[in-house]
Amino acid sequence: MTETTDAPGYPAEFAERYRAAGYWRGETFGQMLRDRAQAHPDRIAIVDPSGEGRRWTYGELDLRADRLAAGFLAHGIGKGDRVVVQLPNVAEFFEVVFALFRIGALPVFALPAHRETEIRHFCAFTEAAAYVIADVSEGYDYRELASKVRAEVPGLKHVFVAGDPGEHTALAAVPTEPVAVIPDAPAPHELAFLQLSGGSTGVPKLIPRTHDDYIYSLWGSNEICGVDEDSVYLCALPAAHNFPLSSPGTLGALYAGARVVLARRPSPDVAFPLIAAEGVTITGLVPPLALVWTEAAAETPYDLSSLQVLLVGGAKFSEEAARRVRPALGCTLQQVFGMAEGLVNYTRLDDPEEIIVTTQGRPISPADEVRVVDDEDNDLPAGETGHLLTRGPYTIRGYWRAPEHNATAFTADGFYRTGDVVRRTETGHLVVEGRAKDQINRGGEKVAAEEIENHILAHPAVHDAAVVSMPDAYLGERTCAYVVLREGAAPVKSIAIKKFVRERGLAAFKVPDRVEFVTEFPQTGIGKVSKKDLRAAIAAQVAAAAAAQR
Ligand code: AMP
Ligand code: DBH
Repeated sequence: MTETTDAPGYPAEFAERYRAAGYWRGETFGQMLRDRAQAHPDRIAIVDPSGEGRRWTYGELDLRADRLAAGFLAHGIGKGDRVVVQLPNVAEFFEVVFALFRIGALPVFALPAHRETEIRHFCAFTEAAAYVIADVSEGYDYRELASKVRAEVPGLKHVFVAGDPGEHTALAAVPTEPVAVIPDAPAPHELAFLQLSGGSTGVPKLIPRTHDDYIYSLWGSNEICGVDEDSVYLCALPAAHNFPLSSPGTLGALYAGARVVLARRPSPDVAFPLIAAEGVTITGLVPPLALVWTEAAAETPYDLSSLQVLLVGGAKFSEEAARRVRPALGCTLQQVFGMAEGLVNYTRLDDPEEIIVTTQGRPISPADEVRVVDDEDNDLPAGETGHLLTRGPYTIRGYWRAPEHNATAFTADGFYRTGDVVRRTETGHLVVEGRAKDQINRGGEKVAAEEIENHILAHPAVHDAAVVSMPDAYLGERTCAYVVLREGAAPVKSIAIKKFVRERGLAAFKVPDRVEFVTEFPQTGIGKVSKKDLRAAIAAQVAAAAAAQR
């Protein structure tokens, strides 16, 4: 095993196999951008319509990354250092991550929705050298967040701000003359960044990805999604998320030499004019947004005819909604079932419509090993529903600095236990039937039950808490927190519990949508909290309320 204490690597025999088969091409992100810039310096790479509007060519992006890389080095940031990057969909996102890729520093991809508790954890746990933010975005001042985090995490040396820096350092002041040779530039088999897991444990886990493995997922996706240098990819979801980053996403588009268009928000009023103006050919959405788009398309004055492919994933897309995509938007639906840990499945563009609307696709690679197993890890035949385990050329062998968790999240022979419950069809396509991991999928935003339970348990009046999913027509699922108050505690309102969680500095999507007070939890045969019964109870309540409304 090529193992470091930080991240379990691919065993040598697998690495050799993946290289020999041509999946790992021996490229790095830094060199990849240089190659594209040399091949076609004047092609547009990034369109950022915010502010005064920016259009960066490949040549300009390459030069900017070089200058910023040199500036980071001059600030003492170097190979292996972690840098938490929390930026909205702005051009600087790409300048920053490619500068970091070039010097071998590791971006840690935070989402704009993350707040103090999450950011503090990412900075402290990764011992980050720097934190990169925007000044103000969507009405939220990230500089204040950075000031708080800096006070609490003394090791965090730098805060770089795209825009007005306030008390921090302006990102625009960092670039210097490019250095002739980057010292100890990263090798293809080395780590490129840390991605976040939606998780099912108390704190979010970090996912170590290498240049070799991630770049394979990019060109593998490009081939399947038809992305080439004439493509125009609209990034409507938060750029740091694994789906719009890599499936095939902005990085796939840049690998292909295509054009990336950034939308500050994914709503039709922002995205549709961009599709019309830029001739967008492909984009990706989570299911609730795909529904909004199909409805809005019927009435829009904007010409959406350039759009060829709409990827939908992150959460299960209902067959009913899937059927509406082609008639409404005039493009091919491509379902994508992926995970930041690795494995990504796509329906193929030429799959029969029935497969496109009823399955979540099949793996990118012939080398992706997919097992569907019962509770005892016995393999199940096609057609039967079980746990999805996977191993392959772009799936991690372990989380970053998490040996204890890795012992259970992976099998002894290196398969990742996805926590998803699936069925494999005779054609090899996967259908997502459910989930075994203790997570709520709020329309693609993942919420780990245990993480939220821990926060609720910190409330002085709370004795116990159990967070479960409840069905929702729009998001698929929302979160419901069942709470048992301490004996003798004064009554607490559900709004107070929500406020308490919000004030602990969590992303808004993690605040429970509903809080139910009970005197005790239903139990399983061996005395554990029966979340199954809690889910059934809240589902029945939701259904009864809906029936009463009709
Ligand atoms: P994460 O590990 O946070 O990257 O989230 C990945 C998880 O999202 C998967 O393991 C699934 O549970 C869920 N997911 C992603 N895409 C789909 C999809 N198309 N259908 C159902 N679930 C999905
Ligand atoms: O939900 C995900 O994490 C996801 C969905 C679609 C993903 O990571 C991906 C495609 O790459």
